Amino acid sequence: MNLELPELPFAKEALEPHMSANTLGIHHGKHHNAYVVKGNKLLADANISADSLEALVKETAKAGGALFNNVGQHYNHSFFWNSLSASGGGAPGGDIAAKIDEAFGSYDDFKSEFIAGGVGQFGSGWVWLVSDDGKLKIEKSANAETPLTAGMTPILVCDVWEHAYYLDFQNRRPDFLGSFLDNLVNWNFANKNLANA
Ligand code: MN3
Repeated sequence: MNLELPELPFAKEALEPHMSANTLGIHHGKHHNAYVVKGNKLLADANISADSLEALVKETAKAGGALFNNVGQHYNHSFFWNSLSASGGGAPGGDIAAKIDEAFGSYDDFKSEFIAGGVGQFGSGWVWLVSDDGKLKIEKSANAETPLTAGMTPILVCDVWEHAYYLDFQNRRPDFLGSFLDNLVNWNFANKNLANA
């Protein structure tokens, strides 16, 4: 199986001013692309077969190391692009709205917990909304790690590596996370993932 850099599901300028074309050009074209190129080099020497990216993530996680780091980062970034939308942000509609109220009390409580999760991830990593045995919760993961390998179903993710926000927000990670939820989060994608959870 070969990794393939996906096209961004929106124009590079479409998320401005919340996420700049410059950030997306470097983040997608340089960072994500490097994981794909390196991952494919390592996969060429590895004897691993998998029929989906999710299966490949789980398979490479067993040994860890550079192969998992690159495959995991490819999965996480692909999931992140889909978690963004030019018409996103704000409180959700659809089935996810009631599930969020059920799990967190209210959308505002969810928002506080998601931001706290992203701020609380020391160093590089990710903050996720996941479905775990049918219940929604916040998870954070370091580096290339993903809750997929713990048997949870990812619903949404925000990248909290500095390369995701430094050009637009400098060191203000809490502001980046707040802006992600207020302006960019793609609830259609979340509802689709919830339906398959
Ligand atoms: Mn990144």
